[in-house]
Amino acid sequence: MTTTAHFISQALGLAAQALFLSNPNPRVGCVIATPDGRVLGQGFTQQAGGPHAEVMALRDAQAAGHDVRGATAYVTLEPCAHQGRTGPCCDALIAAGIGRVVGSIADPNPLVGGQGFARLRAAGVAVEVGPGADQARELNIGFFSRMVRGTPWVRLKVAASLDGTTALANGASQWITSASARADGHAWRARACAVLTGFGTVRSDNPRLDVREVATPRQPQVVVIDSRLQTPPDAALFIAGRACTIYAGGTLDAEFAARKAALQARGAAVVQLPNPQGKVDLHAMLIDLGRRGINELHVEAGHQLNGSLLREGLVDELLVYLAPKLLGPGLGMANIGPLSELAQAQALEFTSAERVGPDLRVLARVPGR
Ligand code: AOF
Ligand code: ZN
Repeated sequence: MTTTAHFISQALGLAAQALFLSNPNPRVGCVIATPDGRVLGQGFTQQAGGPHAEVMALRDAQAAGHDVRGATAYVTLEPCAHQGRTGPCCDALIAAGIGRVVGSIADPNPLVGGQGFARLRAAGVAVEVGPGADQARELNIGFFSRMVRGTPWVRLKVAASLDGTTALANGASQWITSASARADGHAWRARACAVLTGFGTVRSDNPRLDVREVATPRQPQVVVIDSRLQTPPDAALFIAGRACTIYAGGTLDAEFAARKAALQARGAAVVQLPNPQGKVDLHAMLIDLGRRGINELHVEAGHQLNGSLLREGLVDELLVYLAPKLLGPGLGMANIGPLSELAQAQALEFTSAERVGPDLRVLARVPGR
């Protein structure tokens, strides 16, 4: 392995430590090393509003009494050039006398967009771009989605029997997969900015939709699609201190305003985004969630909402847990409606398949996403 590959892979490992922490900021890692390969400092992005990876690495080096002048900073994203909640990292690197920066990939944030690398070069810092680009982007798939498309990366999670049944005809669904698969599912919740469900699931399961099975420094927000605003104000998903957004449609009856006020009193933001049928305009909702800083949107909903999201082409990735049992006919993963020809099938690509306890975890992605 080359020195660059070695330190970029170390920086990627650091970035991964920000997985549950830095949202909606990207997960970034930084290693500062001497030209002969001695590590002087390392760091990763902290919680939103906290220091970026480069500043953490500079502070780490300083705390150890190391002189970073002439050293190389290996960083998994272009150092920022803007004054955000924190000062520009490229200026901090320049001021510290860093001689060379190896950056995995340009920051897609239009506030940065190439200016970080440009400013470093203008200050006489040697800049190399590219090593680890694919992994750095993958780790920040939601951040790139929001910056490039304006909408979150939509990951739809389902738990099913081997024959694809997610609930019996009477609605019973707890539990199809094992405790280990459920804990694994909580890790995917933890990395998301928001967990989305529909009113149907609130009514039938009254879920909390928070992270309990893995340790996390922050909880994802919760989002409910509830066309007629029927979520009861005492639903379990209202957890003190957690942000909650409810998307309503256009059918307004006399009690709508009263129900809205009761939900707002529980801390929920209520947003009306009706489509022509009076239900929630799902694409407009994704744009709104993008504006609200949602990178990865983790969907745990029933087969109706899953079907609507899939039919409208809004799902980027499926996270499927399969239990080694057969449940026969019941509710499938998603009501995508009957197809008349095989050629109409939504094509997917498997990106991973792993055993989780007794179950199987499969990731499948819409090609080109
Ligand atoms: C970096 N290093 O570790 C991260 C960066 O509001 P702020 O000041 O925290 O800025 C957030 C933006 O900074 C974020 O949208 C992204 O463009 C960049 N993130 N930049 O140099 C880091 N996390
Ligand atoms: Zn920065």
